Amino acid sequence: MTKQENVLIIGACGQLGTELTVALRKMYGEKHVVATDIHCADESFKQQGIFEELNALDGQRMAELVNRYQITQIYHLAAMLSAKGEQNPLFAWKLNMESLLNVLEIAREKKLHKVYFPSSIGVFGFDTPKQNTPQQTIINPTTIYGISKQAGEHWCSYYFQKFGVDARCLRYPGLISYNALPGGGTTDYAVDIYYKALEQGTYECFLTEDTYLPMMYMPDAVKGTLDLMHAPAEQIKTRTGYNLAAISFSPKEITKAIQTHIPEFSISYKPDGRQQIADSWPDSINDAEARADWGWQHQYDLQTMTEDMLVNLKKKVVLV
Ligand code: AKB
Repeated sequence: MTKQENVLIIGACGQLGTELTVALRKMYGEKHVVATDIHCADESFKQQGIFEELNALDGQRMAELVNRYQITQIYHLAAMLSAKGEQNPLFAWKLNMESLLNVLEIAREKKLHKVYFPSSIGVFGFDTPKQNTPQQTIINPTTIYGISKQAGEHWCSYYFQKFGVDARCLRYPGLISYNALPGGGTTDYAVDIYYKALEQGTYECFLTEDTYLPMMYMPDAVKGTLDLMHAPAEQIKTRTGYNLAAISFSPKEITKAIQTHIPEFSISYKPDGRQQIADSWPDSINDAEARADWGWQHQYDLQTMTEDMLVNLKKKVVLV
């Protein structure tokens, strides 16, 4: 009989964490999933299963929780994102790196079965080919977030090669969802625009109209993460971060998609410091390795995502 898996999620109250927690509770049962975060304002989310406060920089408490709940897998999602990280680079580095090292050391010492670490298109920079960016390419990140993700990928690969820690990693594009908000990324406009379209009928975008970026709807991101984590170890041939792609669009294109549902919606453009970050990232990603190695497939395109976002957000926001 295979051993019961017990999962610890670090950063469970973030944009990705809230959705992965729900999916993992369904998969393993709520007694076997421990959601943690430094702070969680959503009381109902906390009460849906086990919730523990955890500062990801506190390795001792992390180890105590791993012991107490006999944890076998960690999903480490806590991080400072690209735009926010530029406001406090030293702390972004500390948080993103030291928390990962806490996780990897605990995984090594306690012989955990698996670790998940999210990387990002933020690892790419100005020298990277912009269209259909390949898995193996020039990686010169332009933000502290990107540098920490690149280093994190290599730490995961190092712990795998040196100590046999089964750490797995995806390079996410911008993630779009209607539950928890993203916090401080460059791709956040593509979430905010849906809220503003419904709440105000107009949106001021911090990127120019023709800034293409790789993006993905949350159900695809959750599916990709779980598919990767449940693939047999011998199918995981990339031990840094797999490129993962779904959609690519510009602010002008997402506006058009929203206007098919809300014709009076309007947009204006006022690029700020985030434009430079976006300009350094790819327009689109080649994820052939993820598709070949463990069968990755996405489902949502810009139209189907827009329809689903608007239907779900209408239940949540005060309409204009
Ligand atoms: C960000 O914009 O910082 C993130 C990312 C692409 O990793 N959403």
